[in-house]
Amino acid sequence: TEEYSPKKIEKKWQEIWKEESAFRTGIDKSKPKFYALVEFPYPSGQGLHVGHPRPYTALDIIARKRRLEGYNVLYPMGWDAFGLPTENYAIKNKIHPRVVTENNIKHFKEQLESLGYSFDWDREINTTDTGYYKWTQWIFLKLFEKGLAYKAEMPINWCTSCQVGLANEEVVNGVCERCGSEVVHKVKSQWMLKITAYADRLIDDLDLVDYADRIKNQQKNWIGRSEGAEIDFKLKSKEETLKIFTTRPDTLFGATYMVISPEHGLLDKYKSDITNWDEITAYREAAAKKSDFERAELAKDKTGVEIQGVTAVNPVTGKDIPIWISDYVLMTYGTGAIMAVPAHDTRDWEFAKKFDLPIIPVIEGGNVEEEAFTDYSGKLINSEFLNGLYVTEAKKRMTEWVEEKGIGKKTVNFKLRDWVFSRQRYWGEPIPLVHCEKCGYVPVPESELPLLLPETESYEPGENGESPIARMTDWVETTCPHCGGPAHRETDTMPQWAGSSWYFLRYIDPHNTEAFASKEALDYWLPVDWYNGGMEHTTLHLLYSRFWHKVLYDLGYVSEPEPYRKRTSHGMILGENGEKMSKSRGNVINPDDIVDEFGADTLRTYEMFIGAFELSAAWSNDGVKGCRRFLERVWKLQDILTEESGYSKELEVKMHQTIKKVSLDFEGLKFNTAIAALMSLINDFNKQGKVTRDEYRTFLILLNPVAPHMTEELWSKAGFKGRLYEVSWPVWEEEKTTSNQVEIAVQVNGKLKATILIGRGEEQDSVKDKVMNSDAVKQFLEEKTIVKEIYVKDKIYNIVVR
Ligand code: ANZ
Ligand code: ZN
Repeated sequence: TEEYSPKKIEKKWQEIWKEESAFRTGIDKSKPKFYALVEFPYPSGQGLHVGHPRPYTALDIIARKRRLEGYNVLYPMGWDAFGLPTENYAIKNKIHPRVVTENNIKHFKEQLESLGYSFDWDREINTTDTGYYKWTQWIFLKLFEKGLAYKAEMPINWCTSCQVGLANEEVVNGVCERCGSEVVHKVKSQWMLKITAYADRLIDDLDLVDYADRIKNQQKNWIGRSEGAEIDFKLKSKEETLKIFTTRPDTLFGATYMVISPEHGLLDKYKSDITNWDEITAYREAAAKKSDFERAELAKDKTGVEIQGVTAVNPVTGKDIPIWISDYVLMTYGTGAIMAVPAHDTRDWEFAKKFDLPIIPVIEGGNVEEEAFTDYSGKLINSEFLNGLYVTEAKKRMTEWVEEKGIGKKTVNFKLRDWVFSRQRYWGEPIPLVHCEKCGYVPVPESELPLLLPETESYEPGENGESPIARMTDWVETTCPHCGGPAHRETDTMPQWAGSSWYFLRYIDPHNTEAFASKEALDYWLPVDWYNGGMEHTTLHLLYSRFWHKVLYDLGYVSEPEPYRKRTSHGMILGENGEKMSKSRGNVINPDDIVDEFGADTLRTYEMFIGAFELSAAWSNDGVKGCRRFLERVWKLQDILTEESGYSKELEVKMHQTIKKVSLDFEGLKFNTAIAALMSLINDFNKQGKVTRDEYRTFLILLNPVAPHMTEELWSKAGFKGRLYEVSWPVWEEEKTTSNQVEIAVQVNGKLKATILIGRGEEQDSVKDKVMNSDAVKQFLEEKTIVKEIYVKDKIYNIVVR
């Protein structure tokens, strides 16, 4: 046979598949459906990274397998194309972002096509298409109408380099997630989305879905639901109270001082009572320069100033306690004020030690002179009516007590903040609102959507972070849709996360001009059956899109409360040195080079064989070569292909075992062990020196999702009927997956005397014949009387003799 040459066959099959619309989404409604989704790429200038094919191949395998199992499969692809990287590139190179985007998409698409994915390209979407962002704007207006979009003056995270406001989620370790520059606070008027209104449901509905545990946990921690109480502390000789939030009302007897955030309103209110105002002001100014991240750091040295002239009273002990300001208390959480219980809270303990404040233990156990005792399992002490109770009981009791006294109530707090939604940049969806002096913010009428992004050649950010669109007065000045008076268009655009918050809905009905998708199509295809994406999107995109979906659910546009039935995450592909691939490290692998030298099937096989799918793995060129050799061995099976049908007797068990293993391993994301099983099967074919037509057929189908081009070629060369992409997935017979011969032990008077081979499940009479006729056993029975025989099926034959 001729040599294996991917160059000759891969392009050829890609064209045939295209011509035959091989992967067009099935619409025969009598069939079950399967919606497989991977995160659509941001078409950056760098082109496809070797990290992309890992998740894409994984779900391509599942999608191809599902088609052969008889499902209508939706496996779409598109482009998440608005956003900063393109805009920054456009500014630097003086090429319009639209042109940059077009070029990048063209390149990305060619690269994806060269990998033979079974995407339904008829459903390709692009978030920057007007026909797409019309609906992004439409959904925004639904949020606005529902009171879920509001404008607020607020200190936002401001990236000093990108010159743009960032959501909390986009600030990682105090720096901009994108560029790594310092993030400072800046007060700006911003559009906000009220994701916090969905905080409870975003946690509770995780019970409805099948997400990997690490994904669920990360979402729960991010939303950060804390149950506790708000308690009012009276200010001494004042009418007012100071409200705190605590998760440990049980420790109230141990509250020896209070701390308020430097930004807390109490300070300005009692300015005239405070005798150390200068000291307080200096501290506040220093705190304003720090990020929340720095301030909340556990390890950092505690600082603070005691407020002179205003004190509080502990409501249960009646004792006066001082109030301090310190930057470890954040204004953005709870009430911005705490009761400090140094005996049982680490930060309070460190603070108390530093400033020599009293430490009163209220939970038995620890040695609070040495460290804070944070174990919750003990009983209460030094706490009058709580003494002897366990913590959970004491929490309840104290919450009731404050409620009875009318000085507090049970509350729930969340770490989740509302989503800062506006960006003062050009390359994004215009926010479709008009501001009128008389009417306030008024939505652009639905009939005028899409509100097009105005054309301009100067899209550099404006003065002190104004949107570049603000300079385009012709576009900005308009009339109020409500009263017809003069009005201004909103000039902020949406963040890159907007388009991806609902894209999975558009794939369902991508060309619809009347609705974002028809209800009928949505009802058939939702929810997404399997969504795979990066762990880095767990608290951003995944949470945002669940939120938008829930809003659409509440409005009756979709019938499922959750968008994704199942979510998994792949690990990263690192450089050969085990470090992240980057230009500066010089360890970047270009997928085009691998396809060029070894073929797409090798790249696909390699990325699935590289290691456990959910863990990161280091690239290895030897590994790539190994996979290419494996495919060459597959190619050579043609040389030993016989005309025989059926499975050969010796391999029947192995064939059924392999079908089972490959089928289950694919489903469990264990692609590496599935491929290993196919490698082992090749050894068996070679050992027996032949492969029957049915063995070959099964083998090609099992390998097809991983290496679709070569298997389709071999299929047609072998003269099998039709196309491989149209056949049925093989099924295994469970009874045939275990060998039908078993070895049983023969014991005489409790001692092992022999082992003999019998058929699995063989009748006792016939087993007895075999045992009695075995020479190894016979010698022990000579001149003896058999008094008893016990047979444990397929395991032991016991004989008792005298
Ligand atoms: C008294 C207490 C005693 C507390 C104790 C803890 C342990 P989570 O679980 O994260 O919700 N806290 C409340 N508001 C705060 C703020 N704005 N900045 C910093 N810390 C704040 O944490 C809730 C606990 O964090 C609250 O319960 C409060 O300290 C503190 F043995 O109150 B605790
Ligand atoms: Zn008006």
